[in-house]
Amino acid sequence: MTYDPRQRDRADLEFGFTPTHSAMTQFVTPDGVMTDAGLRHGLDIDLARTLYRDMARARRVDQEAFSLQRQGELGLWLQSWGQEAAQVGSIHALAEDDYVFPSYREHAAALARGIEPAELLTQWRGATHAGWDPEKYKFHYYALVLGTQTLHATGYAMGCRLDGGDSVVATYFGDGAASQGDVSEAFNWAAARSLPVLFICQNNQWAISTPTDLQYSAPIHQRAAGFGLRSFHVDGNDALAVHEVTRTAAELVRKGHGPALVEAVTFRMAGHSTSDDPNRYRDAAEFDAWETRDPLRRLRLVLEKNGTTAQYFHDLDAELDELAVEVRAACRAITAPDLDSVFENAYADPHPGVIAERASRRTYLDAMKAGV
Ligand SMILES: Cc1ncc(C[n+]2csc(CCOP(=O)(O)OP(=O)(O)O)c2C)c(N)n1
Repeated sequence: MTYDPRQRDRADLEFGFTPTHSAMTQFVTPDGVMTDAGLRHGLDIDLARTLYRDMARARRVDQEAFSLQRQGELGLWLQSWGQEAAQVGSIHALAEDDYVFPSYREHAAALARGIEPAELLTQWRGATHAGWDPEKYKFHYYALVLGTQTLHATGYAMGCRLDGGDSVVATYFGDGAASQGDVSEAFNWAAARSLPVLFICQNNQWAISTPTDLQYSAPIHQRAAGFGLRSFHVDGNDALAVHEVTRTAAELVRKGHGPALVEAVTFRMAGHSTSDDPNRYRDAAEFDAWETRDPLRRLRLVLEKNGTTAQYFHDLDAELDELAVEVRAACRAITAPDLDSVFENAYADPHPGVIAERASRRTYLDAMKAGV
């Protein structure tokens, strides 16, 4: 049975409880019409173009990466198709210095932070564990163990607190990860210590083949109150609403009001990964319904109605074609690192044991070359 919040509200009223279901913020309908909330907020056309451009770039990189995997150039790829608004809208609402702990599907957020496509693809080509410098982009490595990144973010926020300043530490996770104990522990500890953590849940309806109605019986954003977190519930395919809701949540956190949770409701349009066939467990009708809520189409309609010319989209398409060529070339140019580099990043400062191991490996290789 699919979870229906209105059903729960009706039952609450019948038994004399106050309904706790909160409405989802939406600024633009799937047909590109501004809602009352959107009209009240107003349209920042420059922001809308920036968000659209970054979403379009992310979708193109995602499509190219999918093809590269099928051509044997990548070992695996997890598509972000459909989740561009939840990621681009939220990352643009953070300050550049706000440190981000992603899960593993946040390619649109990573690209919007400035990470190069080649840096993003390195891990999926199997060249290194991650291809970018987290400190440079304030964007941590991907976490493949579900939910661990929320605890890393909470610990990092404790450090930020000691250092002073007003940064926010943001962390992304999925609806499936939200069922892991780690996420509940992170909620609890962040709230207990009033830490500056912004939890961003992209509820994309599926955890591999497990649908959300088998994961929980009350929506994720409602959990927050029990832990003492403020929570926000937003249409995750509406980039403008996601941006504003995340901006408000981040401001609360930044001003010292404790952690907050944003639940962005979205959909994973592709399979879980390139090793998964979603047709084996979900209906085509569900995909079709979500396709009508596509985040790019929705924002494009708003831009078109507000003076963005056909030439703008034409130029952007040409830019994306160039990007696709660059992504393919950059991917094929990623080579495996020199094995010696494993000794470089184990400790911040030189360590006698590691120095000895490195020397021993060199001696061994030299002996092999000399045929000894
Ligand atoms: C601790 C742990 N348990 C199980 C897995 C296997 N696993 C990988 S992804 C996934 C589903 C995650 O779903 P969700 O959090 O909704 O994120 P999505 O993949 O939909 O973006 C599972 C169960 C894992 N990586 N880590």
